[in-house]
Amino acid sequence: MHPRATTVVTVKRHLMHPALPMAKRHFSLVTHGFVVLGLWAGLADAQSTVNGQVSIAERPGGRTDDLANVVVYLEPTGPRPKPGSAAAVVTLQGRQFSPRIRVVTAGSTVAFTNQDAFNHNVFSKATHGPFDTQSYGRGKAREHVFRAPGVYPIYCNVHPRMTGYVIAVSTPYHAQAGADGRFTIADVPPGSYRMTIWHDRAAPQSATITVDAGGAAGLRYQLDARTYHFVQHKNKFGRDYTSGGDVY
Ligand SMILES: [Cu+2]
Repeated sequence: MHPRATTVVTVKRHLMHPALPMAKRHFSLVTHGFVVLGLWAGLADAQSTVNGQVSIAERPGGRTDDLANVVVYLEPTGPRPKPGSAAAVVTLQGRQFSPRIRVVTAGSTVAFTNQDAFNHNVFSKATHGPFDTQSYGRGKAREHVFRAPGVYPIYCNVHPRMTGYVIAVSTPYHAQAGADGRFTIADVPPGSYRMTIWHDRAAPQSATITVDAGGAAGLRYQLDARTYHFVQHKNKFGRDYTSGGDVY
């Protein structure tokens, strides 16, 4: 597993204080060195929105085209609300999981729907909750309940290049980034949180943040993928995939 890097970020209490006049708010943000994205939208929306942007350090010449794989979640450092479970869908199409990364609350059910004209399988060897749907055909779906929080790498035993992740978190405050790395978590009550930033090619980062009634805006994080190397996973029997007639 990846080691965790820990930093502490305190969001200034008056960062977006609603009592300050508009010009003063802007001045305050600038003086604290935050590049605030979506500032005015944030002011117009709910008071407790947490937003920011994640980037990834790559090896020289490398470029980042998978920022949408970033998952951000906030765990209260105090009493935790019990997050509700939900139903989510991951489509198997074009020999890919779509979306490739899916964050859900622990206890949620994910339906894996096969939209290809041939069989797929979904399995995970995650120690906190391994599962195997067996093979199933076009138009069919298989459901799995992700009870334990954690990261579940998911694969298909037919197609070695199919890789994805379900991330089950024990908090309702989570988001996936857009293609530009920006993320927004809405309706976060004021308080102290441990924030985790996850991506499949980098070690996760954690930071402690304080969210006040005005939310927290313009948070910036950089993950490091410079030491990442692709490793082909094994099939569900723990062996190398055989060609088996599959054509890519
Ligand atoms: Cu498959």
